[in-house]
Amino acid sequence: MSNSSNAAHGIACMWMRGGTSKGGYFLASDLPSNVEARNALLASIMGSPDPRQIDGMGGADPLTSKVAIVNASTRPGVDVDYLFLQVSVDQAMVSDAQNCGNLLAGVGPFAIERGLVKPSSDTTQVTIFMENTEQTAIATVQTPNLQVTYQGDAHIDGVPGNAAPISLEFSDTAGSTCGALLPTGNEVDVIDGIEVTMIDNGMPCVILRASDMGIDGTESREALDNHVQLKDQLEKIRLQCGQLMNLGDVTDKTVPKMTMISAAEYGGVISTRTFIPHRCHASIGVLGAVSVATACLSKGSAARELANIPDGDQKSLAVEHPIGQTTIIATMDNSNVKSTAILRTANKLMDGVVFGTP
Ligand code: NQM
Repeated sequence: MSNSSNAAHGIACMWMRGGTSKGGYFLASDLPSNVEARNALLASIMGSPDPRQIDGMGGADPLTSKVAIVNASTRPGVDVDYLFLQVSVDQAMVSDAQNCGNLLAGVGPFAIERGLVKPSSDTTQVTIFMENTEQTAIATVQTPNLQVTYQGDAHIDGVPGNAAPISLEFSDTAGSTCGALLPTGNEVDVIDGIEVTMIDNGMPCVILRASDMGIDGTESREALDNHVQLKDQLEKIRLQCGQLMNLGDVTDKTVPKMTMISAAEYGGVISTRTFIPHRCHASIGVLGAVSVATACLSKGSAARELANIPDGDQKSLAVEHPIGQTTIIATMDNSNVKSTAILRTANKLMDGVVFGTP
């Protein structure tokens, strides 16, 4: 069947919540191999571009307008390859320029459900090559009776109730997109008179003090989304940082993320408000939190003086955000972050076919 008749008859797809995000999970073989045709199809499935995404599956929010494309891997020691695509809500743009650690949480269960990985015991490890950043993550999925379960006792802030835990481990995320953990070689640079730390430990992020941006850092997502002057100032800084972080012209890119920090209010390491990049995140991304936590550990960064760092070689780092905390476990090698892990959950919401305009 041609791609266009495929689309007319529906494309096999699973809709899942992955961590605190939501999106469509596809096998690569079910989508057009031509990138332009694939992106056009995915945009139409989401209902983009349209601020309400009324004619598609997207939830009118960048956090619910996401796609995971998965296929069996031919790489040694790797089970599946995962490509993340951000489908812009209100622009005709589908981007592979960033990774997504939240959608990653659904990749292991999806791969097992689609038969790409055989469950091995009550828990099954899935080794995932993240194509966007060419790095590997290990997901541990609950598979009692050799079947994926989504039910369990784990809670993550930003998702009501409890679900089966999925642990995600990362070991080689430094410089994922920018080529180096600190792409400018500096722990702090000054842009438009504001001290910033540009860092990439899995997600390119610019860390700035909330107080330097004229806010106190405890504002709600909605209040910050309505703060036009703040958003203009952040965007001016972001465009300059993009060049300095080896990302080129980032006008149409979703990286770097802009994280404004302040002292933790609830016993965590630091408090954050993150623009991703033009809307404030409801919480914080997974690899975004890994990068922020890493900045907190970096002795000369803009975050260090505001951060409460626990002792020990294995540190539990709770990054506070508008609706709770995201805890990163960092394993240290002297003063460097060697590996990180995070607890997530996922849920299967729909398994069937979805329609779009080819
Ligand atoms: O940083 C949103 C999300 C993300 C990305 C964003 C993410 C990550 O919460 O790993 O998960 O920053 O655009 O899904």
